[in-house]
Amino acid sequence: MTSSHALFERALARIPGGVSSPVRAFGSVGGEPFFVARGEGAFLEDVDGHRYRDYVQSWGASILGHAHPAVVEAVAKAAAEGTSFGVPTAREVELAEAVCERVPSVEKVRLVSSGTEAAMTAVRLARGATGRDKVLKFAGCYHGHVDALLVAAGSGVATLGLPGSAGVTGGAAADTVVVPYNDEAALDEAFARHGEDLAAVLVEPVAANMGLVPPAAGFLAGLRRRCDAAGAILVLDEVITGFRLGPAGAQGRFGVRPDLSIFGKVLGGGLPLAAVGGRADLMDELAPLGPVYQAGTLSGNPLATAAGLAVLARLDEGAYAELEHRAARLAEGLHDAISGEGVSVQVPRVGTLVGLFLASEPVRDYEEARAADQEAYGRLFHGLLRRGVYMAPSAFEALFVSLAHSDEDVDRTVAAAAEAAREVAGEGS
Ligand code: HOZ
Repeated sequence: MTSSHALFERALARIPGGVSSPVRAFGSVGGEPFFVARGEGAFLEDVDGHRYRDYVQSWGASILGHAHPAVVEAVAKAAAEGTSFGVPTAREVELAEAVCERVPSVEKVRLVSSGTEAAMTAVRLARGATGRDKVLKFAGCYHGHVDALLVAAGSGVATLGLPGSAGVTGGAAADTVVVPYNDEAALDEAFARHGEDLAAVLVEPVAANMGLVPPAAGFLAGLRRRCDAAGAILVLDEVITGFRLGPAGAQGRFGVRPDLSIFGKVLGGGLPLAAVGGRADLMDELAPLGPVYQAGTLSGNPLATAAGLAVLARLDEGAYAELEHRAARLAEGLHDAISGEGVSVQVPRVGTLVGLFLASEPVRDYEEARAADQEAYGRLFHGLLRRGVYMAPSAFEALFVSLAHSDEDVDRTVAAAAEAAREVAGEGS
């Protein structure tokens, strides 16, 4: 069997950086990525035969754990009937209905293949509907690699310490207004200056691409209020929070009603599927009804809709309660284990979502996230990896617990974290 190292060498020759998406390259934590042979429930197994308790879970997409039998069966059955038609199918309708049933602000849905596409569509739709150009986003929030939204972006852009991306025109960036997360005073200033030109405000209702940063009390309601006053479209990026924080995602949890929402990850059950949805009058601005164009050969793909439906069917109240119990156990355990070794740590948790900063104070925005100890995070990451625990290879991501993680998995993870933190403390942070 080829080793991870040999595969990475080959990959480097033919794939930029050896990876299909930058965070996977281990750039900020050092070392080389492992190559996965298979996943099973809470575990990943690499081609070298190592097994890891996985807290990445395809960046939150695999909420039931890897290779859940119901998902595998649904996808296999769908594949046997044809993998892509470019013609409407019943499951697209069922999935759109399932989203609308769970998320009251969503009256109509357009299925796409990635969160990036969903964000891009939401921005175009907001611009088309309002006739305005500018969009407001928050530093450290990540909405996929859409030109206008890469300015001060989280996730891989943060991981690599970039201010944005080359190749984005000055024009695209000039239409983006960036404000610090959770900063109401800066928001007031931005609205006073640009309010009349704002097509949309995009926000991760719980920021999960600069590590996990919860919204301050009243922050989301304040956004709704300001958007209403300015006539801007409020877009909640629920790619990570959607169907993870509960059936209605973060908007259900925090009681905010956006005009548009974007979803991905959990909704696609581990297959490439995402969606933009919201007010019917806005959604009807999309072609073929309206003038805002959007299209995709693989949109509403039959395998992806089968996976999404299989996952949503399993996410009942009991499932969310179980997931939250496990997330709480992990958050408390990690906090006690790491701080118990004398390493400063913050383990924020919002319901079923967990984050981890090596910092002495709670993190409220991107600047504070960047001030956390990235170098020590890298050492903690590798200490955990050596002990069979895989967390994100970047301090700017969240931890994803799945329904396949047991209490025992969590407890073993916490024990590994204590040992890894002891090493970090011993080496001096
Ligand atoms: N956008 C993902 C993190 N929030 C990273 C995707 C990947 O590298 O696979």
